[in-house]
Amino acid sequence: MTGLLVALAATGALITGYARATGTTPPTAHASAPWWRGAVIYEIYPRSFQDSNGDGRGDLRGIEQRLGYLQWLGVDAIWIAPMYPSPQVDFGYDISNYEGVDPRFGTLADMEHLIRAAQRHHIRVILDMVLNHTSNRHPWFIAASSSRDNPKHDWYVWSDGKPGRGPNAHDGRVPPNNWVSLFGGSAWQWVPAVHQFYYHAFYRQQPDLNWRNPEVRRAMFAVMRFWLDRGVAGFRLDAVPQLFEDPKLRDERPLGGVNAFGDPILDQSRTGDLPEVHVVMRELRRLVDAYPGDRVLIGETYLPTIQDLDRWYGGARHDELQLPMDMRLGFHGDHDHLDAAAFRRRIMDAERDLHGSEPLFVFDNHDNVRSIDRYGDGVHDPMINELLGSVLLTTRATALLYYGEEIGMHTTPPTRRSEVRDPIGIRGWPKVKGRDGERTPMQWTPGPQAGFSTNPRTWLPIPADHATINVQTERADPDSQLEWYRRLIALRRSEGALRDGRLRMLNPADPNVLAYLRSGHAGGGIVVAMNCSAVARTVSLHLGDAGARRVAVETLLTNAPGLREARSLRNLTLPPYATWIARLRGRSSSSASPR
Ligand code: TEU
Repeated sequence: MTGLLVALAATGALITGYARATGTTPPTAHASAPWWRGAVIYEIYPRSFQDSNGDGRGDLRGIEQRLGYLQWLGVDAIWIAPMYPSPQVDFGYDISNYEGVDPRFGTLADMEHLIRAAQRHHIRVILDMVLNHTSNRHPWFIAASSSRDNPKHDWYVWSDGKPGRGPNAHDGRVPPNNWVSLFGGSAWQWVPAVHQFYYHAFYRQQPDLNWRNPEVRRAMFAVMRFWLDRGVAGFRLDAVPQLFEDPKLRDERPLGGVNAFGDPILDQSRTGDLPEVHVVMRELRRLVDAYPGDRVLIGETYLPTIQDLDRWYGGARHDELQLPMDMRLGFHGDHDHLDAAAFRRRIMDAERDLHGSEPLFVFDNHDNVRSIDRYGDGVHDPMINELLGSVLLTTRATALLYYGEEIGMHTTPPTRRSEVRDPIGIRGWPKVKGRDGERTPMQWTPGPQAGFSTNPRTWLPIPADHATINVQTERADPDSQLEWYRRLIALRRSEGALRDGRLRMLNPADPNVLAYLRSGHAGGGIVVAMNCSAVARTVSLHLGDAGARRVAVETLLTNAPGLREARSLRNLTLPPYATWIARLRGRSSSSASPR
């Protein structure tokens, strides 16, 4: 009960606290709009953000020390990757107790303290919730694997397998089907004590929970209430399309070829995005909606089509997740490259095909090579990073930022197998280098350990480029990437049209320049134009109906010095990868064409 009171009080404090501090209302477009609409959510990988106790690993007190920075940057919420007790096989995504904090990161009291401190900085805290699997060291799995008669046995996904021989055979039995782990090898692991295999979509230390068992649902819902009662603003639901598996355990269809682990590529039709999962999503939505303060559900939803994504919102019913991640905009596949037409198409898919739901765009996370290294060309990287930030922060979407994205941090993968920490990199070396490269410590200063830790032995090495790419240096430079991101976020707050205005593409056939108009409810509008190519481009932007008239503009933000004084939408020359953001100042003449 006290927890709920804390949460209620906290929500109220957030609003009144803001008004007191600034003399204004909070920076939402409409008083009735939920806080997460148009918000900036910042992902923190807690091992890598800030070390407060000198053990070379980041921790919760470290995050608390950096709240001032996050407020200065303008983020509305932080999503903290798993900080629960864990054997750390998958660096926290293998949870052995959902209602605590791993001593490496701090204590439950530290977490409660962090939530309150964040509220004083007008920042909400979102936790990562791993529903698909637990650690194999979780007491539930220890009980489940001790005997078939144990009441917890059915909490996981078991099979007797089938008779057979070969490397995967145990006592003359082999796995029941061809399913493979996303992290390599068979998805089935034998347990001699019960004479059965269990299913694991990820590492064998991450047994899948059986979501067909109502006790599992009740247990996991209770865990979520535990944290909602402590005032968290919502959850990022890990690997959530994987919750259910085909009850008949039928084979998946091979698509031909093998992946980097040497496993056959399967269609994942029996282990991913099964219809049953949507029933659970609706239950979860009812659970969070019972709390005050617009608690939010974010989904880790890698899905092939926009129609698949729409189902995760509940389509026209809007009764599932408020924010399943749109991974199609930021992660094109293996060969990401800047492509105005592809961005345009994907932004418009989200505009048109989500039944009016709010898109959640993302270019970076702790599982993928950083966007600057996927889209960058090694020559114009800062400009390209600023372009990506502009797409992220000026479209009609909630934005997910990953720590370091705002300063242009690069991926620094290990160079030798002996250096690799992420088990998939050890298993898949050298084809799969693992995810260490995008998890290196946050670069705060040009000094020792980049200001991340006092300990020279940090859990992952500090990239050499911290000498120039770091918060301290960039804060002092008005032309830095950090300053660009901060100003973009500030614009989102000050310009209602950017925060929740409609979006209309301009010059939709242009293969190089991505441009759009955001128009606010109260009239007015913001034009954004980005040159997605390595050559300077000169464009005139056509406003459609309004474009028959001459329009005066005022530049708000640009990294093209020649456009700072631009006065119209005609003959704008954008240098390679440049971005230009301007406010329309109304019509100065009624007849002349903008050409
Ligand atoms: O990721 C799920 C997922 O689909 C990714 O693992 C992705 O396929 C892979 O990382 C690409 O390299 C989530 C977490 O984000 C990830 O860190 C965890 O390892 C995984 O779940 C298991 O919990």
